[in-house]
Amino acid sequence: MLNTAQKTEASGTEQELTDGFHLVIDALKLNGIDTIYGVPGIPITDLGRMAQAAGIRVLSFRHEQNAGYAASIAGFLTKKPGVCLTVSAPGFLNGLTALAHATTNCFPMILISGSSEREIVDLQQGDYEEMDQLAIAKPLCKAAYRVLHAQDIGIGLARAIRAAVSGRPGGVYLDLPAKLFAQVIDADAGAKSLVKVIDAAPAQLPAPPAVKRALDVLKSAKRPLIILGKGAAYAQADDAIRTLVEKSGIPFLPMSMAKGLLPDTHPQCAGAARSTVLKDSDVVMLIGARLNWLLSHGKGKTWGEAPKKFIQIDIEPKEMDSNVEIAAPLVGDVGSCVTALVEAMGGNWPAAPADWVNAVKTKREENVAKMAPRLMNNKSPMDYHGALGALRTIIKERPDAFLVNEGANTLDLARGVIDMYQPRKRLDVGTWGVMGIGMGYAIAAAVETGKPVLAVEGDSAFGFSGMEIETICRYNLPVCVVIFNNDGIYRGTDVNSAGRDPATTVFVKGARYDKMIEAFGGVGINATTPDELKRAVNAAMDSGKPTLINAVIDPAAGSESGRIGNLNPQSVLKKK
Ligand code: OXT
Ligand code: ADP
Ligand code: MG
Repeated sequence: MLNTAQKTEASGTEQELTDGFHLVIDALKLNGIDTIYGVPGIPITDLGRMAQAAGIRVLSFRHEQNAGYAASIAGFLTKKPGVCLTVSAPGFLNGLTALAHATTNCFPMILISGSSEREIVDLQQGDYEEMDQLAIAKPLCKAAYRVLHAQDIGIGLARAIRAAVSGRPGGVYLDLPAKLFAQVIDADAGAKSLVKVIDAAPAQLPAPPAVKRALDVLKSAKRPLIILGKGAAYAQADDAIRTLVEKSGIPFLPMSMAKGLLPDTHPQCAGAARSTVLKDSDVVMLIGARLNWLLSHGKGKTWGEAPKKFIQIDIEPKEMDSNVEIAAPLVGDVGSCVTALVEAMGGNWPAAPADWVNAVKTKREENVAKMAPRLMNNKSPMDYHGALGALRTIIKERPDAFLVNEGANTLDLARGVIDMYQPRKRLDVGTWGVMGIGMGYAIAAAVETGKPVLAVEGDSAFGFSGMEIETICRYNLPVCVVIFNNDGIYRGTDVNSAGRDPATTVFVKGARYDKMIEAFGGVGINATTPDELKRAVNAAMDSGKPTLINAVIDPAAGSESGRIGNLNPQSVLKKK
């Protein structure tokens, strides 16, 4: 019997009943989904209330996009679909950016939105928040389903869970029309209709000939390189990956969210010799990383003149040859593929060529030595390196803290400066370089793990989700937000040559973001030197109190678009 069932009299006999609300909640619980991120309203207000009463953690946000980003990163961290719950049309659309983001980044997520009456929507008769949500969601996610009958809720949720986490993970849309929630059915029939998803993301083993082919290519290398991507981080095959890297002795380059899979200070880490290893390597093994724009599509100047051979481990067969020829495709999940490689390597795999390993080491040491003095400065206003030097030490001392990071200069420089020591601790803008993930990610990281979070935010980046500091205070989460306040996007120094309005990239000068959090009972601090910044962050991390630090950065310190200025088209006709 469902604990939510009610008793009623029907033709003289007593019948246990349940309804759509209860079935959704029971189906979520049956599948171990214990957290929902969302914004309440018609028609899902009661669903949130009842889910909370039933023991599900329901976190109410100020905007669905932030709830959606929270759900997406919860999916990345837990390998279970993160759930975002929204109202119809506008709430659904607000959540949709995050759903598309989850799909693009291969994070499992389910966006559940209430919707209006099908009959009225389809005849376009102007229902409350009328919108054909299923049709709109479809191109932006892995799968989209609508449930019309209460007895199909179990199947609907099971399909959504499987679609989100199996194969290449991604976003799934689940449309629940208002009428569904109040539909009443027999409690026994309801209980029987629920589905517990067994083995939602089955292991996918690589074929033995593909393993042999990969090792043959690897063995032929004079200058091998392993690139670890966020698919490798997602896989949670940390020990197998470490064994492969260390047994092979090959230098490894972590993509941004793969930093910490092995520590950035590991002797084989080539993060600080990025250009060299991409240009000079001859065999590259990609593990859960795509040859997209972040890797210059595997060709061109970044990759140098010498011919390359690629080995690629990916769960998605269609990823192979997407940009360049893959000499040895290894289709399967990272854990199974890496384990198969390690086993097939046997006990006497040859050491990586010493001249190559030493060349990478030398370049890395050069770059690290070049950067070191810049991190020590105690200037006021701060430059990026001075401020990041302080934060780098904090993460070194607190390696289990999460680092959430967005911005342009704030992102690109933090990625290089702040070493990571543990897997899945660096959470950032991902494949789209999207601004706005900050507070949603910070909230989900704290909620899902209970660990402290340091969110390092450009002042523009923060603005996309800034209102969620109220959410952080409301749930009293151990989140410390540091805003790199340089008065604008990239820099705070632009001037509008036409004189009237401020330039498009600048904000109010000398803004005090720290005052914002005080409105909600959090701790606000203005930091003008790296020493002050370090003290303030350490105090926040020690106390676990919601804190927002306004870090005053020299408005002239940044560069246009950070490290990706080359992607910004410039008009040759610009200056009149
Ligand atoms: O090997 P070489 O010699 O080349 O050296 C490299 C490394 O080896 C070395 N290195 C090190 N040296 C020493 N020690 C250590 N530890 C070390 N580690 C590395 O350093 C160099 C560089 O290394 P890196 O960074 O690994 O390599 P590189 O070449 O940069 O890598 C290339 C990329 C492409 C992989 C990398 O750059 C990358 O991952 N980039 C991601 C860029 C990105 O996604 N940016 C975000 C988008 S920018 C723009 O779109 C913005 N918008 C528009 C907008 C967006 N995005 N979204 C939405 C919804 N609306 C609008 C906006 C509004 S940014 C933005 C706001 C910006 O303003 P803010 O105020 O927020 O921020 P500020 O800029 O701070 O003001
Ligand atoms: P990065 O941006 O770090 O380079 P990408 O998001 O481009 O990483 O690539 C991640 C890749 O990992 C995707 O192609 C995805 O299919 C793959 N992937 C995700 N999870 C797994 C897994 N468990 N096993 C194998 N491949 C995976
Ligand atoms: Mg800025």
